[in-house]
Amino acid sequence: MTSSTETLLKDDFADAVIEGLSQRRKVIPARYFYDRKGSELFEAITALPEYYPTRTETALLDAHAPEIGRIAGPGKVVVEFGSGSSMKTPVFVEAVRAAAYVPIDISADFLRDAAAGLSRALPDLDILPVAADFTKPIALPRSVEGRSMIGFFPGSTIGNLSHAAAVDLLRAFRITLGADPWLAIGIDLRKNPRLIEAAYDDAAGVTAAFNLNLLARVNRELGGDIPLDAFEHHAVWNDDLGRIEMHLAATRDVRFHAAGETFFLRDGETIHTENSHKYMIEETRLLARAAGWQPIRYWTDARDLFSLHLWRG
Ligand code: AVI
Repeated sequence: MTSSTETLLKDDFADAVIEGLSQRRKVIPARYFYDRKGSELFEAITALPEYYPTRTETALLDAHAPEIGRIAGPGKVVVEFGSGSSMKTPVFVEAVRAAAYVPIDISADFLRDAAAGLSRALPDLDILPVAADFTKPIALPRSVEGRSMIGFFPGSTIGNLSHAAAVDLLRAFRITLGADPWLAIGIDLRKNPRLIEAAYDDAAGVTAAFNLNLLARVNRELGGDIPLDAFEHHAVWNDDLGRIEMHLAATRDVRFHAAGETFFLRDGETIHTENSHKYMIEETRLLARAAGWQPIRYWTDARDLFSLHLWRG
């Protein structure tokens, strides 16, 4: 990343923190979790016994990605939204017999790592990384223009968005993917709230560390003096809105500085840091339709924990 890009991103973080902490219901947007440390902690979360999504989705992809390839047809260009450093990418790219792979990510660092990892796993694959914000329609490299494409959006990242933002994102994907777009997307399902709460508040405290790293990041990058021991991790199921919410709750009255401002939270007040929406299958169909996609097929595991979908634009 160039230093001017870093400065821009830092300003963006400062603006988001000032805006979010100035509100009566305080928030810091979840996209700021993923600095180096946060990304490492997230990788650790995906291996936790309580965090069922990653292992369940990986098993679904192992079992059904070849079928996705058969239905959509071989020789597609796979476009991954959010670079895949995980093991899911080679499995998918191989199973659908991709002609080329286009990872898209706003972070040039993550993109470089993902491209390097995949070229080790699949040395003959044509890899064309794109550093861009994929939440808006974007132009893909000339060399894949006019070719049939399948988007890949695993991990139920869609769940971290509000319904309206999810529809906007899925519309943008459809436009980015050209004239005959397909999409393979993983979506976490609504289930017993106890299972969901455990997945977001694990016994080893990794998710708590992931959440608290956001405040540590404010201290590191925005000259903050937030006392981390004055906050604790909360994960709360919101049944009305069908989502698990993560908050950082003040355990006493606390005053601190960050990004050149002074902030105050009362004992028990929280900073809302993430929503992770869980869908019913019927709701996934409505989501697809609202964004102009046609649901083609979906697969779930035996316990109905997680779902993998194939849509056509
Ligand atoms: C990235 N995203 C899909 C994860 C989720 O499950 O919502 C982020 C996460 N937050 C806490 N644990 C995992």
